[in-house]
Amino acid sequence: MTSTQTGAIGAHNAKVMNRFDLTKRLVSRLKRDEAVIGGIGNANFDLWASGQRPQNFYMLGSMGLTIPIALGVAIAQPQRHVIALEGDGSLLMQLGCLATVAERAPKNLTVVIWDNGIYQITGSQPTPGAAVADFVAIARAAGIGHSAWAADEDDFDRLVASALKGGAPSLIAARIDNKPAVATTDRDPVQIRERFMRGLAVKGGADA
Ligand SMILES: Cc1ncc(C[n+]2csc(CCOP(=O)(O)OP(=O)(O)O)c2C)c(N)n1
Repeated sequence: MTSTQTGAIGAHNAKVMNRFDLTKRLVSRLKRDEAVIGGIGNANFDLWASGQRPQNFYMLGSMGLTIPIALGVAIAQPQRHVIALEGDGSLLMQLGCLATVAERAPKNLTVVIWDNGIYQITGSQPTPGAAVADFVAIARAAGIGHSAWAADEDDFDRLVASALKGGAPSLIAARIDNKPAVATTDRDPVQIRERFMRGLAVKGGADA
């Protein structure tokens, strides 16, 4: 039985997992040129390290814009599934986007929240949500009904498989450890943008 069915898994009893391991698990399930937007810092570093697909977009610099960007892509390309990978600290900076996702209700959008309770990339300061906020409860209250904590790795796999079927926007929250990302994305915004546009077939030419 999955956490979605039981509703018993919360931030307090979900297993603490590893972001790179879960990122690889998620990417290995992508077979249909799904777009993946990696949040500032560690989320996109581990996405980069999991294989540089042209359908990946690596967010540099701005906290909180991963989900809004993914929402825009999902609305623009409704035939393509879009996945946002966002850190808890960045989500806290832009919580309102959850209500926008719920209101627009794209059938092809999956949001993954990496909850380590810290702003890891800037020195591991605790986030204000570290002790008290439950991002799944927040997402549900914002109107994203298909929101769940991943109890463990197997549950994460099941939740991803279910989310990729589409039909409604969904959110998966995962508690993660404080291990640093395993690589660093090449910091070349123009190349990142150009390659992503080609990956989404909105711009012709060879891969940058
Ligand atoms: C508006 C804004 N404020 C602060 C920063 C500095 N900053 C960059 S990443 C980051 C922490 C991101 O935390 P989270 O999204 O939880 O990811 P983690 O570092 O834990 O992987 C901060 C504070 C920024 N880039 N933009």
